[in-house]
Amino acid sequence: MDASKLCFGHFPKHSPIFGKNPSLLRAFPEAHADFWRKPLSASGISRSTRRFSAKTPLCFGHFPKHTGGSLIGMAASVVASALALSGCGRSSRETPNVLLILADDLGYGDLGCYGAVGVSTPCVDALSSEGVRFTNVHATASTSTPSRYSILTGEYPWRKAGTDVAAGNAGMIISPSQYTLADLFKARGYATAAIGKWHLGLGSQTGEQDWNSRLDEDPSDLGFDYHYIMAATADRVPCVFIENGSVASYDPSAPIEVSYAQNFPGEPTLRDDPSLAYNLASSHGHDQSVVNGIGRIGYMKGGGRALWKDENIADSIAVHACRFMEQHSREPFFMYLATNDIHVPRFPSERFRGASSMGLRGDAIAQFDWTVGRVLSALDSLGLSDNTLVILTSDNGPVLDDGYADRAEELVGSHSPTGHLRGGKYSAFEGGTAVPMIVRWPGRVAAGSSSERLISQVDFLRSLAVLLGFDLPEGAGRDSRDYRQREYVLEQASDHTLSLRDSRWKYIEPSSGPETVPWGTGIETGYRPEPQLYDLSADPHETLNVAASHPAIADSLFRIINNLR
Ligand SMILES: [Ca+2]
Repeated sequence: MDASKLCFGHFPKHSPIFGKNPSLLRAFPEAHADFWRKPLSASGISRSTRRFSAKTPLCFGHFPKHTGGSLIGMAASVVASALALSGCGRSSRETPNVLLILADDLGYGDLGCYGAVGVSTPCVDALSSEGVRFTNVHATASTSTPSRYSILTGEYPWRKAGTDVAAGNAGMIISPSQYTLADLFKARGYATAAIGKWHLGLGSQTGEQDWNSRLDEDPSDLGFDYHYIMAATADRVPCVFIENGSVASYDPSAPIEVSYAQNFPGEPTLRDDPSLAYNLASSHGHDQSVVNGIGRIGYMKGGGRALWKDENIADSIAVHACRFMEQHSREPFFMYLATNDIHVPRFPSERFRGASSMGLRGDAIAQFDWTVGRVLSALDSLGLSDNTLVILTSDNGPVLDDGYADRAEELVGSHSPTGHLRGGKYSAFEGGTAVPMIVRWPGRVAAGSSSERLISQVDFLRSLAVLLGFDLPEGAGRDSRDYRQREYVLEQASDHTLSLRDSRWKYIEPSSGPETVPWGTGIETGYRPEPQLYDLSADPHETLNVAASHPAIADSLFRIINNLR
């Protein structure tokens, strides 16, 4: 299959690669709040008053919590009309749209513009040619839940209990009282959406969700006007999308029950009958409930027509993302678009089978690339590309065998998912948290450029506030900094081992954990009982521990970790 057609074949008139020649006003690292007009107003008010405050201008377009998708669409139309009349509606130089595309488990070396050889990513590469390609960006953690917690709250995950990889029946991990990235935009009048993988818990109580009615806590309590999300992650039950707090396409003939403690009487499991995995077999774990011929973690019953088909997930996410942009094209919007790709189970649409030389994992990357192209094409067709800040990144490093027999290891060939880095998902080594990041902002950042600036995703909240001239309330995003002021980044491995690195040195604190991830991925954890110090300027692969010969440096970095723990 010609991978380029996956991107441009469907949308030739609106290709992100054609018709754009952004002027080079200044590079992203030099962009500054002075670029923007003075913030409209302070937003240091409580959530309850913030949401429905009489002080909130009408043009801010808030939607009540319990509206459905169609009502939101209607509300959006009404608001859009009102905004057009008031002249404060459409995104503007002061209020550009912001599209944050977050891939799942996409490694530093998994994109063409970062050196991928096993798969082509023409859409992402085109985005890179129109923006800045960052080469030193770090997730706060090497797994999804804590990494995403930091992105949305601007707070390190170890400050909050329950931020480890969440079960599908975890209660919502971010408290409604916490300030989020969505709140930042909502307070400024943006329409806000979370679409795709969530994996940050739902409902007020773990294990107490009633999946057959409206959940009592969901992303609408975190500043998102609209959400269409996977309840957790594709390898965990419940295997349904949640739209505005309720199961999408809910099937009343098949009530949903979920447990992570025990199976439901009479329900089959993959452990008992491996032949049920007619779509994709498991390599380790993932042997409890079976949905769509694929074993999962956790037990569920029911779902009926609401159950997703893995091969359609990317399309569902792309369609809802494009629909949201269309419905809100006449007002500024912030969309948190978190793809399911390339997390396991990797089971892309037939359209992408064979698109790479790496089997299902590579094909899932091709599907991710298509999603990017689809969304950017929609942005183009709406005439919004010139006034939209696009950020594309990943939540943590890559893994090959993550529990399914998708032959990712056998077929990887000369492709290196982590690029030149050691370790991978779960790891304290750089491959765990170093991720790609591309920023496109026509006329504001240098097209086709790259930057080695050290960046942490925990800084998205404050940096976006500063760049856009938006205020943050007192106490919001306690660990989030203006990215230009960051001198070091902190990284959390899956056993909570902390590492700290600056532009040259990387310190990994002592850990009693195993040297490789114990459940079959083969990934080196980077855990050692002694302190580790690496000179990344000379040794980016973290092969020579120089802690003994540079004790003062090791000690100073260790002290910073302890101060921030
Ligand atoms: Ca992830």
